[in-house]
Amino acid sequence: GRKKPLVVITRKLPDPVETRMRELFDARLNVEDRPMSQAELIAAVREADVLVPTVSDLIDAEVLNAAGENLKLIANFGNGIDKIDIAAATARGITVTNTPGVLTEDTADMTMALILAVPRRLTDGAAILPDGKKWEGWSPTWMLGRRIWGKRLGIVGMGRIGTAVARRAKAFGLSIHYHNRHRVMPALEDELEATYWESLDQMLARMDIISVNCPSTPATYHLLSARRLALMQPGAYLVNTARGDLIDEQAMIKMLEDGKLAGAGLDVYENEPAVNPKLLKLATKGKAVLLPHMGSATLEGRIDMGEKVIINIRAFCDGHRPPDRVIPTRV
Ligand code: 8YV
Repeated sequence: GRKKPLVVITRKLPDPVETRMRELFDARLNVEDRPMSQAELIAAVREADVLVPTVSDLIDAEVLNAAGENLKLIANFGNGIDKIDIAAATARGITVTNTPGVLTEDTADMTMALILAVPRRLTDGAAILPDGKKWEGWSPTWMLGRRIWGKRLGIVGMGRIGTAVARRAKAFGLSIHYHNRHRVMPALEDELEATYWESLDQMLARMDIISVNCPSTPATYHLLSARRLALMQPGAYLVNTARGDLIDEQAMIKMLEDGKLAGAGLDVYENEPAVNPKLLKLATKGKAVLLPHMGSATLEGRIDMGEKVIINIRAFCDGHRPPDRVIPTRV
């Protein structure tokens, strides 16, 4: 038959995915589970027919300019393609695909977990018993958080994940508000009893909790700027499971330190995996719950993501339009 495509996968993937990749492709797997250096990425794109990167690989113009003639597809293992220079890829005739859909529910679960965890002081509380000395017994005024039920949740970005968060939040008694480039279908608004805010500024000023669920693109960089963060109600909470650079992190930290924001639940950071030490300090004071980018981290989800990657590669190599092609004009 036809020669199998050389597929370079930058990170270790769950075993079932790697097994399938080996069966189908001339798969070059990364046995050491660490991000590739830029030099390694450049070596990879020189040779590969298909590159499978993750969020931990920066596929910028420099890397793409080194690509060999063979490289025609970048099949991202993940939904966010913010680390890939789409314009540079497109200019070289390289197709880019991602893995939408399969990580929606898992990411929405983790978002909901943070929405609950910060106001209800879940991590503060969970630290008490393991540290046996601190629990002196129950008191009516001890470990008081803030009620979730009846509060207003503002979702920034009502796509797949935002919608899945809204469904969960509605079941927890939050009222649903959202800002999005486009208003969603009336049937969905009815189902969620959601209020659309054309003005992000106005929504921010009226919410108890804000959840950021939009993609990171040049247009959404610091969407929650210092100016916009300052519009938020005193005592509001902020949750981000999307991308760190959607929020001006410095400004957010300052507001948390000054008590202008009550707390933040974060899964993503501007310079991850480096986390601003000021955030770590805020976490020890119950002002932040910090997760290490694990929104989609379920075994099932990662296997589904791998299958999505495989479907895209196979469709592309068979001469079809891959189902999850990233449309350059939309980013
Ligand atoms: C992964 C994600 O952690 O898909 C995304 O955009 O952030 C997560 O699912 C990662 O991106 C995989 O590359």
